[in-house]
Amino acid sequence: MADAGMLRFHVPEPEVRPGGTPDFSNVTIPKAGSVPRPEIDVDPRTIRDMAFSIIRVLNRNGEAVGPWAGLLSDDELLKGLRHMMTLRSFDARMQMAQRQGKTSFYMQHLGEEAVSCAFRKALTPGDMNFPTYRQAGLLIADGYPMVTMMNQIYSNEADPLKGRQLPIMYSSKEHGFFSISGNLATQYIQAVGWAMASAISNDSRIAAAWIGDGSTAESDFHAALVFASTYKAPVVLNVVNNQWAISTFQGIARGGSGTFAARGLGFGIPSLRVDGNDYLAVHAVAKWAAERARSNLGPTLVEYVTYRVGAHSSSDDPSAYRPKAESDAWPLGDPIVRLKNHLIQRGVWSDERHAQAEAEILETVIAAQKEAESHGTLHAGGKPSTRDMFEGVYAEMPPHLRRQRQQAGV
Ligand SMILES: Cc1ncc(C[n+]2csc(CCOP(=O)(O)OP(=O)(O)O)c2C)c(N)n1
Ligand SMILES: [Mg+2]
Repeated sequence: MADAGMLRFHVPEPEVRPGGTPDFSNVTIPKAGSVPRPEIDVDPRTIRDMAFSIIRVLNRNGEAVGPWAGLLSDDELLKGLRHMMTLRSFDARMQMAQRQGKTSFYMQHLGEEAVSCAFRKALTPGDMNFPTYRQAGLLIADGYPMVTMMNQIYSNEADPLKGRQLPIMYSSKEHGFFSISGNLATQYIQAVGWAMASAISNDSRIAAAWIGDGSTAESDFHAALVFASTYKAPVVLNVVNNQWAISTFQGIARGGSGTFAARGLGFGIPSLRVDGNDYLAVHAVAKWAAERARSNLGPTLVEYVTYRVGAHSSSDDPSAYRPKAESDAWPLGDPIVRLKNHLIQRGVWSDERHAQAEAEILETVIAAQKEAESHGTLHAGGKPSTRDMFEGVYAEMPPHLRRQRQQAGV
């Protein structure tokens, strides 16, 4: 045998490092409209190839084509565009607020706006998301007040979570947004458990689990798939593949030659890949998966193929580990530009209206920011009271906490 010497293991390497020329020639992109749309009760064994393709609706000319097109009205698409633009504007202001010392931490969605904004529109009130930190679009698209989000980011006196969560780790039961867990992948098993509980109590609400490419390497992800597939839990299993996990490229968590969607195949779960920068495709696939869950057909695994254009967080500098212009080379484009072009192509939007909407949105975001800042920021103005620290965890406060509260004099 050729290589019977010393053993070695394999460490996957990204194609290009800083200083190199970005290269996505290894990402195979099917034509928009070319992937079929099966019935929701399809036998999963007959659609295994969908875990290796990419469902796309918007083509290069901005037209919506193929069997996944046609679900949304002009009005719904215009709203969707506004949600994504709002999220982008919100992100830019909050990123700046972090640099100004008004909050300790921020995480942007740059390039990934379509995923959470379009997904939200496929759900029904009462459904529950178990998000990670990069799905604030679920809240924006559901009309959650921006001021409340900013209050949480500033940990000020109006923060509904009273300074007890890391900035951006929102929580809103009313808006179907379960408290974010900083411990990655835990939300996947929670979502499956919640979905099973919903079925046990003969409810009609479904759950949506969210995870990033990197975090699928956690055992919680795999444990969740066991329960979801065995018990046919009414859950949509979302994997946002934005190519990076901080400084680690997606090939580390994925390994081998498969895809993240293909992780579902061994469990017999219908597993789809979708163009995450295509608002229409994301919405159509999410709707398909949600309908399956609601019809007692069990889980669907959806991999959103996208790209993290910004830094991982306000504590990260991506130029240390990837070429600066890599995001420009990403072949699936920008989700806002693509929906904008589609709406222009349909004759219901224009560059002028877009610029005007951008200005209006910025004004709304600035007004919300002013209002939030009147309640305080990280180092100035109103703060949650020290007493709040002791509330809201136990129905009945245990003696040791009562003692500590007395010692704190609150
Ligand atoms: C269990 C656990 N391990 C490690 C971390 C530290 N950490 C925070 S974000 C992150 C990267 C996650 O990447 P990915 O899942 O791809 O999500 P993305 O940030 O790209 O949206 C890591 C390693 C953590 N929060 N929890
Ligand atoms: Mg990632």
